[in-house]
Amino acid sequence: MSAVYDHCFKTAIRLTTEVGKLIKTRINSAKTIESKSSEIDFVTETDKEVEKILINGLSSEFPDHKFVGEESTSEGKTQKVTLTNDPTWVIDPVDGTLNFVHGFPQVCVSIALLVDKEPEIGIIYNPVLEQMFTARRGHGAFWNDQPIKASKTEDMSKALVSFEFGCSRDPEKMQFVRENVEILFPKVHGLRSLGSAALDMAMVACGGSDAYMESGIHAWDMAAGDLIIREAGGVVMDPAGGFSLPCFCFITAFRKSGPFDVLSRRVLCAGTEKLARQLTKALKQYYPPRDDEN
Ligand code: LIP
Repeated sequence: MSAVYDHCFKTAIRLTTEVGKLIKTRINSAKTIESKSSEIDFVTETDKEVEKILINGLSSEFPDHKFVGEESTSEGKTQKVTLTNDPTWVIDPVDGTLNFVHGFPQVCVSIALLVDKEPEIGIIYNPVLEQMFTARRGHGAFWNDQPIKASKTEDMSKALVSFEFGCSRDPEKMQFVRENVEILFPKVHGLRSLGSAALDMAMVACGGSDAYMESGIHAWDMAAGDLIIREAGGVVMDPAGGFSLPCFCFITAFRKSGPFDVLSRRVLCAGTEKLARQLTKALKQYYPPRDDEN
């Protein structure tokens, strides 16, 4: 199986690098912008083009593989995601689209290969800052080919935490964001918001931040980051609790009973379980409709 995943990994890296050039060239140009779920949930022609290049490139190498792509999902009549046990590429062509629209350089391509609903490959690539984060299950996590480790911080009072405001204008969601900022702000070293869930997760994986949480994102925002963080020794869990251990061979058994669920639209990740547990106790919860619901 390893040779098959080698081929998958190399192909995904080649395509990610190729579309990265397009994103980098266009970040400071005028864009054609459309809105999706809210007036600030944007999609540009580049998001759509990048997703097409990735899906065409991967499906020509792996004709039996399935795809869950941000833009193909939102272009369909329903936003419902169907995830089977088949090898499935979960793709966010431009994570941080609002940043991309403004020319703020925190943008990335996020790609994960899930097999039996478990991540085998995770790639997060910021082409503007030339940051390539990668992981393969059981092989560790890397930033531009250098091994990375999540932080060892165990206490909220010493943690740099990233937290997103999101692009929903739903009053309940906005209230949840306000309350959590009020809770966290006086208790942590600092709060950060990169505007890209995948890059927030990459920062937890490399120890640049100690934790990140968000509710209201989608499978394509967090599938790659989930693996990269766990391979870097961090924990990924549902914001209300439950966790997935770093990748040992028996991980599948834990993940099946573990509450982190890539379709739940909710994630909390941290360098250590102790910090993650503290955060789950402190934070308010928000439960958006799942990705596999209408
Ligand atoms: C974005 C996420 C970000 C979240 C936004 C949005 P997009 O993804 O990465 O963390 O706060 O609501 O979902 O739309 O740029 O791919």
